[in-house]
Amino acid sequence: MSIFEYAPAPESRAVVNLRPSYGLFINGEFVDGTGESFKTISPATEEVLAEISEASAADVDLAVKAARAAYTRVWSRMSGADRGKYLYRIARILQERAREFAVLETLDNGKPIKESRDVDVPVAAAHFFYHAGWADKLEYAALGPNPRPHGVVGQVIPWNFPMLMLAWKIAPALATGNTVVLKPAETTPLTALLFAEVCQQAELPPGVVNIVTGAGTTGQAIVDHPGIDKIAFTGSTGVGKAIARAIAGTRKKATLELGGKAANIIFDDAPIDQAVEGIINGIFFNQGHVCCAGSRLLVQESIADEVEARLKRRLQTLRVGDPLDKNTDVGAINSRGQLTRITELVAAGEAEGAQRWDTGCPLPDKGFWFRPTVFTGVSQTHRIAQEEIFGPVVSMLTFRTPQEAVAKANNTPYGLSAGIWTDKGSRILWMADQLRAGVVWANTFNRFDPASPFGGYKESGYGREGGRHGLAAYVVTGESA
Ligand code: TAP
Repeated sequence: MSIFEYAPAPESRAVVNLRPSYGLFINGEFVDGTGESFKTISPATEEVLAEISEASAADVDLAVKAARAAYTRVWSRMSGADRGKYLYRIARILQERAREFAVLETLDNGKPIKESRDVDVPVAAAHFFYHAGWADKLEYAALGPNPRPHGVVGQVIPWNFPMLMLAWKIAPALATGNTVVLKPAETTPLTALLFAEVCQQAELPPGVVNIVTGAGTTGQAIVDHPGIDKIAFTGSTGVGKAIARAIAGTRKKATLELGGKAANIIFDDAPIDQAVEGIINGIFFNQGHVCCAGSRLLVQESIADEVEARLKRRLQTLRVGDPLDKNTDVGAINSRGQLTRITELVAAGEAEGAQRWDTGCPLPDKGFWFRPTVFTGVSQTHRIAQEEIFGPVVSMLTFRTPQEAVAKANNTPYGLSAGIWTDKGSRILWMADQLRAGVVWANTFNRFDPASPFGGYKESGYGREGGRHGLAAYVVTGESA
């Protein structure tokens, strides 16, 4: 029970100019798709926000042709310095229109405005700034001799960070001289379509960026199109595997950023209050719809009771509700489908014998919601310790020694990220070396920087995004054929 109530502090929607319907963005213009149109809704209220065109395989073909023409005639001939100017221009427009992007993202995705305002949109702009700086320095990025673009890149992204994932994909592709056809997720197309307007505003040459909306079949049409040179995909491991199978034996290259089941490891010498904040940021940030979320909490046995008590106490102060309210900590679950998946896995956790606890906070009547939930008494074989829940649910396990922590942390098909909380620098280094995870955070969690490569081991995918390593995925090197 909260000690006092907050007055509502809603961010105004007036800054967003929603159109009743949106077409596809092909060759610098909005055109109608030839597939069935679909609606995008606000997951917090179930209000219909707009009607969205679905791109059929024929529309994808037009987009790929536009991207190829732009690549051949303009973009591959332009100097890196000039490409960089466009990227800087886009980055500055994103900053100027940051509030509009943040409100639109929150409306379409359900995430709290304070996160879209303070994380998604500024980090997206930072990716364009960062890659603008590389555009004329690729020769010096130690990528190998004679780095050159692949050509046309097909990019398919998920719904959890729609704008940020778009930036992770488009900024390095453009900086390295590729042109793109990008598909946002079916439930979150609006910021990608606003980004299309930014491309027009920046006077980006038509065809360099093409945005095609639709569901999985549109994504598949991109993957299967013979005119695509490289696929960059972020999403589930299941779809990632299907893409790898689909392009096997073709000349297409791919980077796959897939799921995760990260361990957030708390040692008995960690500052417990900070660690509790880190646990909360690790799993309740963005409703837990985070591929690198710290969804498996590993706590040293001697402090397990204390961590559990402090975590539960702190969770009761989280504010769940209207994502547009500036005081909201946990927003809406992105879709009914995702809510069903979370509910099923939580039921499986209880059925398998783990103890479920939630904050008991009130939830809005409309929309898709799930209370912050903690499972204790979790064993490694439980589904909630193995499968990605992708929701505001943490599974707590214990360990006694650092070796046991490593063994348990690595006992997953995934390997995207991990967190370590301890006072000892030497232990951090030893642990980081043992953990099979692409990113290891020490005494922090969920920090992202465009200069830092991000990506996974094992079923979390292959390839890196961000930093110099991320550039490498967008170039071929060596003598030209
Ligand atoms: P998916 O169902 O895999 O969807 C990802 C994207 O692929 C969406 O745009 C989706 O379209 C599209 N898609 C679906 N089927 C396809 C197919 N057969 N061929 C080509 N594209 C297809 O994942 P999701 O549910 O949106 O996102 C959640 C998952 O993404 C989680 O597992 C999470 O861990 C992972 N994720 C990973 C990362 C990184 S960086 N590793 C980041 C974010 C999310 P529709 O949505 O329109 O159907």
